[in-house]
Amino acid sequence: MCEQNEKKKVLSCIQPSGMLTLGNYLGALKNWVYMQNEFDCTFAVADLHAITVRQEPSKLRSQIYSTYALMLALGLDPNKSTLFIQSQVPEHSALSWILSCNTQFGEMARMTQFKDKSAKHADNINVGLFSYPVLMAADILLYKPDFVPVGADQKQHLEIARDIAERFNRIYGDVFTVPEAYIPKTGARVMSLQDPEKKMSKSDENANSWVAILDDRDTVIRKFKRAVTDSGSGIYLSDDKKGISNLMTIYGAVTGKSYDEITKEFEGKGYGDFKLAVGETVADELAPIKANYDKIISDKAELERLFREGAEKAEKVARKTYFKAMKKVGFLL
Ligand code: ATP
Ligand code: LTN
Repeated sequence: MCEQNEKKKVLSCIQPSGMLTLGNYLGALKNWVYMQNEFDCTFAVADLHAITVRQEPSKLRSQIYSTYALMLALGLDPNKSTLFIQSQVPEHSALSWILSCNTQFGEMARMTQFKDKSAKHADNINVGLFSYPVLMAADILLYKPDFVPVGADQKQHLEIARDIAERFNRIYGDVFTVPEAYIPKTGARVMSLQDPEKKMSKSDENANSWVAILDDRDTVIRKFKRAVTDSGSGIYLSDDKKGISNLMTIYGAVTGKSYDEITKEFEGKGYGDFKLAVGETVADELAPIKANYDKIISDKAELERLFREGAEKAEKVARKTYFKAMKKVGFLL
């Protein structure tokens, strides 16, 4: 048949839970853009996942719009890939229920993200937060992807999705494809600019610790100038130079240069020069994305047309898998 059908399938999602950061960009989104030419891709805004922590409805609404607009601004193309909003395809919640009844309490209780997030949100340890990986498994399994690109922190959730798929297929017969994780080597983990022991996270209270994809040029450069480094000198990768190593990772992920090349390029230069160079390089990379974003977000009608069309396209695929799963467990169609 046509070439499109021979491409391997890819699926991933991102939560609309705040300002997306350089970590989200280098660890996840930038790779999505590369992947869309080689694979048959489906990407979604995981808004159902976002309400596992308390969200203010009006803020959530605008973050869903802005996350979808940002996906377009980065270069994801609705003519090449399926781009949609998770809650607009009800099969995600529906399959999640069937899968929940085939997932053990003990499997969920082991998840490190649940342990971390329930410690962080001790006043709202809801059942959704606990069963979040089952919903993620439903997101994935509905589209039968071969690969799921995620940051290293999502590996455990992906393994559970594979376990759930294998078990379901064993008990009820073949329905799901068992997917592989696709974890990028470079830029897989971007650390905080203020504490290079911690991952860069949009929920960090110290705004100097993260760079938002939509930060303006001056802000990006200022945050890099203030980045925490050790008191030594020399630009090379080392365990006692976690701050410099993180800046090298960022610089390498943006420019494609290796660590050795970066060390050579900055031979004889001080930390100040290096921080400025990284700041300017990142600012140059982000500027066109922000310009695209500003245009896209100002046309709400077009944005709505695109995400509705994306949801219709996604649902056609999702419904088939969901109906198959329904039949297998004994439900009537
Ligand atoms: P939070 O800061 O609220 O914990 P988050 O920034 O980790 O959220 P997610 O929506 O959970 O964001 O992650 C979206 C994607 O970005 C995931 O694939 C995740 O692995 C990746 N990612 C997030 N932070 C980083 C980081 N610092 N470095 C590399 N990848 C990251
Ligand atoms: N849990 C992920 C987001 C996410 C996802 C998915 C990623 C939801 N559903 C399906 C890959 C596949 C996160 O928080 N980064």
